[in-house]
This record gives sequence, C-alpha cells and structure tokens, in this order.
Amino acid sequence: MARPPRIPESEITPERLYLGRRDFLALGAGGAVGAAALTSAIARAATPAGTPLSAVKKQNFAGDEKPNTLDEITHYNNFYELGTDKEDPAVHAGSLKPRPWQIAVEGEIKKPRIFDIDELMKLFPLEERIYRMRCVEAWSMVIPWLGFPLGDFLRRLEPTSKAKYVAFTTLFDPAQLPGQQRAVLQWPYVEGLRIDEATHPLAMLAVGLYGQTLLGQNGAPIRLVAPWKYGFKGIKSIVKIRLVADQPPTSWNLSAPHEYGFYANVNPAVDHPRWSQAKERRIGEFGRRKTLPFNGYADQVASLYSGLDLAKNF
Ligand SMILES: Nc1nc2c(c(=O)[nH]1)N[C@H]1C(S)=C(S)[C@@H](COP(=O)(O)O)O[C@H]1N2
Ligand SMILES: [Mo]
Repeated sequence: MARPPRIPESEITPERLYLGRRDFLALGAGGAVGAAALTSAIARAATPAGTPLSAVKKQNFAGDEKPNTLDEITHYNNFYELGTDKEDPAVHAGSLKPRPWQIAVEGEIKKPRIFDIDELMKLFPLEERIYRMRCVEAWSMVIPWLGFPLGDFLRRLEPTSKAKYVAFTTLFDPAQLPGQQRAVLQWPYVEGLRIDEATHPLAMLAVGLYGQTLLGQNGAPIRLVAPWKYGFKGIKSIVKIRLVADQPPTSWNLSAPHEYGFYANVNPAVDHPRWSQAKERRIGEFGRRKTLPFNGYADQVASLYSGLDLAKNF
C-alpha cells in the first residue's frame, strides 16, 4: 500500500508490474531487453506446493471472469510483514511457520477459548469460492479461495448482545515476520468488521486457494476474505478474533486516516486522495477495467449500508 513517498501503483507501467521492480530496474540499466534478462525475470521464486485440500461445494462468484493463475496469486502480494515490494512476500514466506498455530477467540462471547487450526478445519466443511478481489491500489485479481463462512464460525462462539464489531489480529513475531523489525506500520496488523458485515454470507475465513493450503505470502494458515471491500481489509495470518462493543482500530486507518477508512467498501465514485478508483488493472491483463460498486457484489451487500453516506464513511 502506498505511503506518501511511494509511487501509487496506478502510475506504474504494466511492464514494471509484470517484471517486478528489481527486474525492471535491471532491464532499464542494461538498456536493451535481452532474452536472458527476460527469462530470469519470469522464472521467479518457484511456487512451493501446499497440502491438498478438498471442497464439499464449489461456487463461482466472478461470472465469466477467468481466475488468475496460481503463479500470479502467489507472486504479486501485499503482506508488509514479509516485505513492501509485491514480489517480496513470495521470497520471504519461508520464515512464516503455519503449524502449530492457535487462534484465540475473546471478548463478547459465551466462552473465550483457543482453537488449534487443525481442529478448526475439521469443524467447518471447506467450500471453494471464486471471488473478484480489488486492492485499494487499483489492481485486481480473481482468486479461487477455499474456506468457510466467517458467520458460521462467529455463531458457534455465541456472541453476547454487546458484540457489535469483530476485531482481528495478525501474528506478532518478528522472527517469522521480519518486516515487523521495521516500523512501516504499527504491528501487529489489525483489522475489523461490523458484526453484520462479518456474518454476511460472502465473508469468509480462507485456509487455502487453488485446492491447496495457503502459502505464507497469502496469509497462511488462515486469513479474512471480504470481496466487496478493498484488499487491505483481508487480514492475513490471524491469531486473534475478538468480539467487541466499539469500532476497533484498523492498521491502514491508523497509518493514514484521510486515505483509508474503516469501511473500505470498493467504490469507483470515491477516489483515493492520491489516485482515481474508477478503474483497475487486472493482474495479467493490459489496459484497465471499470471498477464496480462493492466490487460487483452490490446486489448482495449494498443493503448493509442503507442510510450511510459512503463518501464520508469511505
Ligand atoms: N497482516 C497483513 N494482512 C494483509 C496485508 C498486510 O500487509 N499484512 N496486506 C493487505 C492488502 S493491502 C491486500 S491487497 C491483501 C493481499 O492479499 P494477497 O496477497 O493474498 O492477494 O492482503 C491484505 N492483508
Ligand atoms: Mo491492497
């Protein structure tokens, strides 16, 4: 995500995006684009295989839009704890150990406790859901996630009547997430949803994609997916879920409150202060697509926000 001195992704050329910064600079410095340079740029860090996972049901929520390749989904990432360039998380993902892994559930629920990730994965049947995903930096992908509805998990916790929001926290461990050694953001990364958003049937906890467990760069072993919101709401490598009465702090809002709001619903009519949100570049394509209100999920989610001024509550 772009902080003031960084170049917005929307102003970066497709060549630079495709090759990654270092390769692009190397090509630029070398002048002519040699075949050897191109080959090394494209043969980036190989994609390690995750553990195979199967789904009880498959649903496509992306119409006729084709899913991005596994290579694209695992080599063009935002996960600042593993580096701030898009190709960094794939390179550094090996330091993140997704087993053993515990998720604490706390706050306004009947019985606070700790779940082991393997126990959680046995409790909820996995579904494959193909979702359109839109980053606030004006790029997008289509991803075949594997996971279960967040609402199913939250209902099992039996929230009290005081539970109005859900607060999520990423692992804090600078040895596993070396980006936490630098104060790029306040660590750990935190995110939140209103309880009605969190229990909306489209919101999911993902544990895999493309038929296998998540790799570190995509937020192993468990991360949030809310496809009508900008990608930064999709907090990775979750260790704590707390139900609370008041709106919780969120990382990008703490960092730059005028640029990143709590809601972060995809909205082509409300520009980021430094770039337009009207269009987006689908990774793997040239040219731009029109961004859709609520990322194309308005029919399902717009009613959650009736009466809310979406320009103020961005
Ligand atoms: N903990 C954590 N979660 C995070 C981020 C991050 O830097 N740290 N980046 C967010 C952003 S900006 C995006 S676009 C998505 C990217 O998810 P992907 O790399 O799996 O496509 O993860 C989100 N979740
Ligand atoms: Mo993002």
